[in-house]
Amino acid sequence: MAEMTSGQFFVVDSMTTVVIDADASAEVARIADMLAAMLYLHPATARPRTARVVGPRAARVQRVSAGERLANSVSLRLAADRPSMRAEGYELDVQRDRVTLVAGEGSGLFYGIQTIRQLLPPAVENRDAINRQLRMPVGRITDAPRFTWRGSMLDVSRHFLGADDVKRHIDLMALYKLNRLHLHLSDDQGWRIEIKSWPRLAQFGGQLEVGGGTGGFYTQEQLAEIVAYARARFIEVVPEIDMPAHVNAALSAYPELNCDGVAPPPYTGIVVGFSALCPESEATWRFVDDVVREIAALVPSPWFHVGGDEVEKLTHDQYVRFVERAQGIVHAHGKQMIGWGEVATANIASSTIVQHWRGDSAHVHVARGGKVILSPGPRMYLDMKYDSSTVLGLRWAGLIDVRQAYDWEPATLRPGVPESAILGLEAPLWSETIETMRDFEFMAFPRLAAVAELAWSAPAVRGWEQFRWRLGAHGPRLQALGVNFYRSPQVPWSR
Ligand code: IFG
Repeated sequence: MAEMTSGQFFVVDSMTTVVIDADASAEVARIADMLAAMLYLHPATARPRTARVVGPRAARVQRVSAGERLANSVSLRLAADRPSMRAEGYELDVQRDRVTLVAGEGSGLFYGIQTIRQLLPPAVENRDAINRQLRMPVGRITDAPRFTWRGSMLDVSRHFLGADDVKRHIDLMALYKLNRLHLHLSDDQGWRIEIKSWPRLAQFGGQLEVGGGTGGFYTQEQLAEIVAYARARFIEVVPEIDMPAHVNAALSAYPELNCDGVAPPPYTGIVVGFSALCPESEATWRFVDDVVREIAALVPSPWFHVGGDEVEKLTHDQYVRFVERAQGIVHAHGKQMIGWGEVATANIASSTIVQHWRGDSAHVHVARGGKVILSPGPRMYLDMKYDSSTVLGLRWAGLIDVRQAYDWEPATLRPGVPESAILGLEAPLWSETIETMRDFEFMAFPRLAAVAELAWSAPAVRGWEQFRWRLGAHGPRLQALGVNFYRSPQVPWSR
């Protein structure tokens, strides 16, 4: 809820101080430093291509005793006692002489800072217009998200995306208060994460990508770095090792994973469904256990995604038994399982999360008391072309311009899948045709902003007509961040 007072502003100037309680936690101090860096240096929460460190000032955060009121300050405070403070929520009060931001937990403060960022002019993003006055309108905002799962999925397997580009994507996710980064770490064309007990997976399985390019992979240190970078921005990384299909890269690295003991050649096309781990081979289950174990130790989030999609080489019975046995391994390593919609046909635990992308299995899982993540292809697959003139992308799920991505209601998407069963939304970006970071950005933005609003805001406070104008006014910010976004003709982009 927002009440703004027109014509009055809080002006950020060289004397503005970020203020926290004397006994504030290290986490609050870290978040305050991010705000200070955003106000005085190149934004610590976004790394524009042309980041410049400007001005002699060190980021300034002052600890003050409770109750002390400093003028010309932005104060951050935790108030866990506030019953109105829902998880991830915050209250922002902008007055002419001071700004106060209160939240129940660190994530709420972080999201409040993203709102402060968006109330300030785009110049705050790259400080190129260093002399532009940084001011924000006076008013009060009380805010909290509708869904707890607000996700972006990157397919780094069809085409590999380096760790620095993944971190830039994390920066951009943070601007939109997204909190789940699902990394699709393996597929037919590439294995993208080092597994120390099976070294050829990355060394051999990671050397190619769609089209025959040089591919690549993350060392375990690099994945740990990505995870830390994400968590500092209240984003949980969700690792996916797709199985039992989408495994040609693993099969080509280890003959024993194949039922006939023969390793197929590496594959760099874009056909799906032709590969499968051999359920009868004990090597397969050593492989699954070792891979889950090593990745579970690297990624602190509670989830492990086993994929489970597009299995054409196993019988239904083999598939169901595979999913159930894989679930036992994921649980043995202390994680909750996630799988694409097909896994709902197996006898899975109600604690398992089903990620709906096509077809009609989600209600089966809801009926057993399970929860779902919605990723409906025709609305959320960001590898779909915007329109028939878009060069990048596929179109099997239809064309998705900005309105198609924004103008729908998750709670009424699937019969038998009510809001109470929906953890939230996640927008997959598959990379069969997406090669560079600029390609990823072109397909992700501005549609990911539409997804973020759908996942955060209640239906009562959103609508296509007003969203398109707000998105148009948001264009200069994307420009200031150096994002290669698609200028949809549906949106009145301001200069
Ligand atoms: N479906 C496949 C993806 C990818 C996608 C491209 C899922 C769960 C089509 N599986 O989406 O691997 O090929 O749009």
